[in-house]
Amino acid sequence: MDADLAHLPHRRWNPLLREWVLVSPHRAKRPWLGAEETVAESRPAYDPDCYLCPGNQRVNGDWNPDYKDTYVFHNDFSALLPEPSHHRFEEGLMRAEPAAGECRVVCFSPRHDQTLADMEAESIVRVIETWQSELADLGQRWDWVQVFENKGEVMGCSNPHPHGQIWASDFIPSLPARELEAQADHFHAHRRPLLMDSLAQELASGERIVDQNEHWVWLVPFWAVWPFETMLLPRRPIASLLDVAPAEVESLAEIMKAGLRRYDALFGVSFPYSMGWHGAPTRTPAPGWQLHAHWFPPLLRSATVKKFMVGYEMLAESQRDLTPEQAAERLRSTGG
Ligand code: H2U
Ligand code: ZN
Repeated sequence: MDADLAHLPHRRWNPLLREWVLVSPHRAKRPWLGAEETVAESRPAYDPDCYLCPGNQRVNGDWNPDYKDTYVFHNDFSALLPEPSHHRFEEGLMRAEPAAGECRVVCFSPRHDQTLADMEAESIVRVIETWQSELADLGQRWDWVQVFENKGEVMGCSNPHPHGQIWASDFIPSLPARELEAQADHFHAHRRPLLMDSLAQELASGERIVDQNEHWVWLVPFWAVWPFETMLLPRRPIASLLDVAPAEVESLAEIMKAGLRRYDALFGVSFPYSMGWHGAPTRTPAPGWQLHAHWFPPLLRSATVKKFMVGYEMLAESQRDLTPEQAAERLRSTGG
């Protein structure tokens, strides 16, 4: 790679979202003050006050069953409701559209004290299979199925019990809509998926690869915004989680476990993040769409020092100091 990119301010292009990120590597040359503090967290395997633990009562009065691996329920405070409002509003520049959908909560494990990183690979397999079956079900009725996990208080997660969410909607939300357009345009121009071309480049360079196995590659994208932002994608063209074969599910569970342990080891803390899957829309043609997961962790220098997306970022453009190459190197050298 051009050596200047490691030293001088520059902007990098994100071809998936079609936007720039400002990179200021000279600022990251400050000595690393990463207090590798270990925040002792101890939680019981079962918490009688947790609304996600097996056998407990939720806020709406329903009781969770005595589940053994994963458990899915309708979000009692769903952001989307199945019945569209049948109301369109347009008055000059003010425009509103009806929105319908379904929201579900996915408990990853009956164990209150475990995170995906702590779980055995075979339990992570169950989580992936649950994502697949929910997607198969919701995808029959909705246009976009967003599988995601918000982890950690700093990410606004309300409960440490390992869980994620699924929001399905009768529209393709703004960010996936931009990815859809970018991937389709690239495919029409080059007859190859954008992210397959990007992956080939990343593998050839190797600088930003964090981990890889037979089927999957975990990397810091060239255009990453968050300090330790990563992307996980299959080596072969796969449009949807539904097309991930059983052997690939197993190797996905393994690379996820290793990657999440790297994250935890980085600052000696259960690493907070928002992550989610971007698979092809369920009912809209999506030429060249490549399945991928994004991880957006907020931490910058330690368990407590987070990157703030404020000021310049809010008003002008995303910006980072640590280069994606440095982030990948730190993640690689941190034991998985
Ligand atoms: P987060 O902490 O990631 O936001 O997930 C918790 C979700 O669980 C949240 O969306 C739902 C909230 O609406 N919830 C229930 O569905 N039932 C409950 O009894 C409490 C919380
Ligand atoms: Zn719990």
